[in-house]
Amino acid sequence: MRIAAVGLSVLRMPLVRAFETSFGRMAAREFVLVSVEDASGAVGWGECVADADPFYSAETTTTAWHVLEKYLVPAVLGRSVPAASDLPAMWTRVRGHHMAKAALEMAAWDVDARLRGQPLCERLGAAARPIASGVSIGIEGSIPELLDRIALELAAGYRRIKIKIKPGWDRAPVAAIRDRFGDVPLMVDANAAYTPADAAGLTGLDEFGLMMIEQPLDYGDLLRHARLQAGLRTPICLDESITSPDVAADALELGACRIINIKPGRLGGFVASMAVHDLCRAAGVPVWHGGMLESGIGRAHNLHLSALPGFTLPGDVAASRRYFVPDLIEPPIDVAPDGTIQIPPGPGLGVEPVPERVAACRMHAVRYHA
Ligand code: SMG
Ligand code: MG
Repeated sequence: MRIAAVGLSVLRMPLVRAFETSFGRMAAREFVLVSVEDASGAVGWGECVADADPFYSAETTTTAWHVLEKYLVPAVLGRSVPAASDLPAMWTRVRGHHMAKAALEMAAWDVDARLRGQPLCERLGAAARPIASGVSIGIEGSIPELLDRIALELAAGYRRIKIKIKPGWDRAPVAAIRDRFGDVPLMVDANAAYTPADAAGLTGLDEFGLMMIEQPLDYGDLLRHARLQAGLRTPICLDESITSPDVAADALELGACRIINIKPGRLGGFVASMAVHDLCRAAGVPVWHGGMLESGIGRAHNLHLSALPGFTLPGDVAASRRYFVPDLIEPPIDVAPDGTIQIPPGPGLGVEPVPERVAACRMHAVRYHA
């Protein structure tokens, strides 16, 4: 492919429901949408998962825009590349900024697959299969409200429930869920809200048979996660900590986790995500696909990657309507009554952004030509 043009836009979309985690409450999603145009006119799409605020990651919409505009787009514009997997080698001088890199690389993967007339998952080496979907439920105002929300999600078909926890909102909601919904597949995500001193409270969660505790401690705390895991029956899953294949290998060697959450934005793209997938698979460690409240563009990317065989646990890849009405794309992503999602068929992502919907939430846009 020859990269003839790249488009960048900042979109702002209100969420259907505000989402609260241990680090804050979000009522809208602001993100950079990237398009990559091949010389033939074929267009691919990528969604940058950095948010307006640096609360989940250091990157923001503004830093991503800056790094894309000043470094990443100039590194690829007008260049011919045999495959999308060649892009990361073109920006090795740029440190960090994984979310910005992932958005451009993933847009290139979409064009690459479209040019070959292949669904993106096949281009990544996986056959399409139904993807098991779970839901991530934010911190709610009260336990009864949380239980009502879970009842709605289970009725919609979702088979795995994840709730957000923080000190003071952990044992009581988990006990109430077990009380009302029995042994429903359940996990918790702390988004790094605990310190090693709180570890006793987390050990107390062992009696509830959780699938995993996601990211209990701080991002850089591999050693402390390993110590915590040694005293826990419940598997630890790392999310924020896993920023590269090397860090993933270190985490496994140290015993810092028994499960890994893969997010291409956090890892810097599909090339790095596939490397983490492959090393976990070789080590017999299950992975699952995380979510970043993506629009249908990022959501479709996540589904295609989830077709790889190591994704054996349900991901945070729920239906469009849980997040945005309308979503940016057609056709929307839907969940089946058995809690699975079909990968959109057709070349590339298999979904298209609807131009009027993109225009309605666009705050600014630029297009660069070779
Ligand atoms: O996309 O359904 C989704 C959100 C899943 O909980 C989710 N994501 O730490 O895993 C996580 C969070 C990060 C995003 S919070 C803005
Ligand atoms: Mg998480």
